[in-house]
Amino acid sequence: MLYPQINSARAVMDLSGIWQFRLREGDNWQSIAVPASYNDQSPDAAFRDHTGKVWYRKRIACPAFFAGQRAVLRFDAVTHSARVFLNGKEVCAHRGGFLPFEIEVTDLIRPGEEAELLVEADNRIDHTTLPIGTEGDTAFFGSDNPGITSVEAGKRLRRENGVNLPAFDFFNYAGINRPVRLYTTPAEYIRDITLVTKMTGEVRYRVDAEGTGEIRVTVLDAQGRTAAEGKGAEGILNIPEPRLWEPRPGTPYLYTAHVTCGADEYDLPFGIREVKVEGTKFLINGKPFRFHGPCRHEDSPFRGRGMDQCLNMTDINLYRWLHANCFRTSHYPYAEEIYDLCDREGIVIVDETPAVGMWADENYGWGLGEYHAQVLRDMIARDKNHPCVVVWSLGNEPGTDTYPEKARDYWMPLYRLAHRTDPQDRPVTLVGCQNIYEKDRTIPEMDVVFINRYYGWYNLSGDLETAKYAFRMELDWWKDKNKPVVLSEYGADTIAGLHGAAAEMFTEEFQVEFYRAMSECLDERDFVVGEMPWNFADFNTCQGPMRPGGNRKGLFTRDRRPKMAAHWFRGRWAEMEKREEGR
Ligand code: BDP
Repeated sequence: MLYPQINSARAVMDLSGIWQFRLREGDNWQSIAVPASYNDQSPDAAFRDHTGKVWYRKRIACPAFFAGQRAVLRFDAVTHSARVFLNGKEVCAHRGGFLPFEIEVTDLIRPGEEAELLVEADNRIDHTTLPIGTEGDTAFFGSDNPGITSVEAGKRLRRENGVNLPAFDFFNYAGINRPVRLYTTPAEYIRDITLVTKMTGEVRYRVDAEGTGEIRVTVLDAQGRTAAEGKGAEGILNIPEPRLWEPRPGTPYLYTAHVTCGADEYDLPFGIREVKVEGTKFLINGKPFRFHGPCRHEDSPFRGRGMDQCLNMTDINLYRWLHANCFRTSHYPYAEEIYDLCDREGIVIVDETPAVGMWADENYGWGLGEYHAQVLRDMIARDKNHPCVVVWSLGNEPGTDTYPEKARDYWMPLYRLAHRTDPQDRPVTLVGCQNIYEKDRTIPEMDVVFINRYYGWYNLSGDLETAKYAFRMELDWWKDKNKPVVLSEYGADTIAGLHGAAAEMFTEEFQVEFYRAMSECLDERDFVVGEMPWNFADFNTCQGPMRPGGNRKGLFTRDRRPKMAAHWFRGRWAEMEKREEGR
């Protein structure tokens, strides 16, 4: 799906701003900012804890000079599901809170007229949604002791009251989290563009268009000079002496595919690069690539998970400051804007579906497979052309060891689907949690092994010497699998400003010592091709006895001030960057 673009053939009206909102049917309408999560916009706990539907409305108008154009209403993300009404009539519905959807409204809002736009959003999560909810049972980091009559009765009461808790460790921020836009195209228009590049400069393209207009593709270099030209819906172009997109600062060279079809046009920036796994190596443009950068969350004060370009830019500049070269979109596809920034900045992305909270029971997968496949296809359709995306992640930390065969039967069809669907056929992974790895039949099947490990924190807590011994033992087991391995999460909750000369859990000194200890184990092994600390910044979670004001594993505080560990990684990764430049 193409991102809305203003050019000589297309207009975009951004519908961001103050909308009318209500939490419950019958309540008075009140003001709310869009895009942003609604949860933190009011001091009323009812906003924070709300479960179920909410309503947004706005009067919109289609300018008279849009006459003759095709008009489309696009929602970049409404969390977790939405129904959209125009002048009281339902015009579309969408399931899933992290991917865009759109509806053509040419015949629904006439140019020169106003219309009332109403959006019903629902934040409920359960066994039929991605991410997963616990249906009122214990939250991810809850501490309810099972089997106590009174506690079980309390949980039952909570379920009856519709309390809806996440089976994952981030706040269930909801509402219209990303921009809403009304955009136009000519009546005959470009629906989609697909590009596959080779290091030789070969660019295979496919243009999906509505209408009979002639399709032309012109590739422009970064200076705007024509580098190659083609005609027709499909073709192969050759760029002489191509400049490659490299995942390093200053070198992510971008070309633009200028596509025209009749009166329509679209400019798609792209990079020439190849991604491949060979033995224990992860190769970008034939050169070994080592992932180093913290995982993120879309999370900030006030906005919750609301899209914020200033925050995106600040974070990307902090990645540069850290000499980091990657992140994983833990644990859902992010807003499209950050992928554009990463294309431009040469930061690579591991793009993840919202499949998080999928623990194992005898009904493994709870019939989610088909919906999960749809989400995976939609994520790939949205992000397939970004050079920054180098791995697809099918999900995060599912149970894979208690019912190993059931887990494998659930995940392997998705693994194959990702390969089949992606025109660039990038490597695929599933991020594994700390488990009985010898029993796991799924994670070792992935193209790159991504493992989250908390030796020294949740396991062998505080005892870093023993943690190193245990981690080394596990790493030696992975060595025999002959695959590249990435430590995709590891970290220690750290209260900024808490210190102790003898490093102790929760102090800034401990966080540094923890990372130093784990790095020792990683540096000894060349099949380890990445380290992705958990997390870039402190972030909000559901309330719980282990979450003082949220998850504190950030290298930065929630307002992006560095802890000691951020400075430590900055030094370590600057050295790595230098070594890579020398190669
Ligand atoms: C892992 C999860 C991540 C959590 C993290 C933690 O993948 O979402 O936030 O642990 O406990 O299990 O901090």
